Amino acid sequence: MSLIRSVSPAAPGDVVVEIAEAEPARVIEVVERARSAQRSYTALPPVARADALNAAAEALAARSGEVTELAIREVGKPRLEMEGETARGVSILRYYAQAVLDPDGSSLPAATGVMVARRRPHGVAGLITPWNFPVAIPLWKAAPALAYGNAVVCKPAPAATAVALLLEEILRPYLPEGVFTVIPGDQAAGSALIASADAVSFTGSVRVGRQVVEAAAKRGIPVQAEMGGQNASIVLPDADIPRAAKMVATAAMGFSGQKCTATSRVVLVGEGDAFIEALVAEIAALERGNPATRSTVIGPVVSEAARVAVVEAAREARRTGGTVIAGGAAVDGDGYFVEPTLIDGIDPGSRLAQEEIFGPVASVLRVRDLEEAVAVANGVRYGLVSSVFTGDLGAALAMAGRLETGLVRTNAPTSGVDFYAPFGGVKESSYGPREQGKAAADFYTWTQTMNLNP
Ligand code: UN1
Repeated sequence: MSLIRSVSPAAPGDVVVEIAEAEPARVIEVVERARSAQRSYTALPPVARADALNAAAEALAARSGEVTELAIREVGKPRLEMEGETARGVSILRYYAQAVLDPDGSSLPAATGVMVARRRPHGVAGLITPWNFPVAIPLWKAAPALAYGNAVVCKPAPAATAVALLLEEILRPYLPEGVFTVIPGDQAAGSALIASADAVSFTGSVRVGRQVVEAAAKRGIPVQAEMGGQNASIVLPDADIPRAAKMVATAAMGFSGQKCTATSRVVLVGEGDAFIEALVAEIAALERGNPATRSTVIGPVVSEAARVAVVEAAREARRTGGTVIAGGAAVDGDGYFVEPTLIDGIDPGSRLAQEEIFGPVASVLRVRDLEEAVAVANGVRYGLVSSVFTGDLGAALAMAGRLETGLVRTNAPTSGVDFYAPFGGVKESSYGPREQGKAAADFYTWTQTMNLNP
């Protein structure tokens, strides 16, 4: 039996949890138990389901300090950001507690009698969640799944196992036995979950996401996958430079760039030297170090491999004719710390400007005009978020219509999403229906059309 182990990225000698992996047979057993629990759960009066989710939200609110501390320790997310994420988790639960009582279908004109189309739950939703939003992502999947009447089995990324188990401990008392279960595990457990659940929602890398989609499609079950990004912040010549530089710096480097919504490419229209100077200064001003310290913006990266990837990226940039204008080196010491790294002078088609490195690395790409900015921004296989920085809302609107990303923002960072709005990308960033907001109902339910004749 293999062990799932997570260590603190700021101090890798600190083992946060070590626990036996759920064997495939055990996963299937948990899913079967969830399936029978779901039948009575979905038969509860809707108000009882809303009350349960509300109570779960308040329980999380009451223990938010503990959740935040554990997450800082387990994934190295800086305190201020992690506090915000835990609070977001509480809001998500409250929001979906109310969504239980939303209209759950529509009435249609009928030749005879009454015709209605109503939403029905799938049964057991299998969730495969990443480590980088250890509270928000499990909850933005689990809360709508539960609200719309499904049972949930969640397999978190090994690096966020302890936080997921704490969430389970907090939420479980408010839900019928077997309706919400967390299974520690890695690939084998994930495969067993996909092989037995009734719907699968995944967030993680493109490589794994594709396998998840294929395996689910083979079984003919609904699947959604939210994968990588290579997000551009496009800076127009009339942008408010100090404000834009601050936002791009945090969007690229906050939480060490470990978000699929992070800015990885800064597309500069026109000359742009003043912006670069401001950006380099803003990056240098971001406080680095212990994620438990309130003022820290850049803590460690999640693993030694993640640190090596950043250093390698800087090396590759130099080798291919680019210039490293900030950072580029690992930081000595115990934890997985690496300098925030900004690269200039590489080709938009180069690997560094095309692939997601998932660390504090961004490249500056200079373009002549808006036309070229759109072409460069769209010239990747991803399509999650783009931001346009300009004082001209007309220009921003015109660009927004041409950007191939699921989210477009103006004078705002690429990172940070609103849990009540649809979230997801196009191209290789996402597969399947949108997550979050009321859009989540489209994924967690199927529609039954009923014609009732007297
Ligand atoms: C955010 O930017 O607030 O894994 C959320 C990720 C994304 C979530 C980003 N799915 O980074």
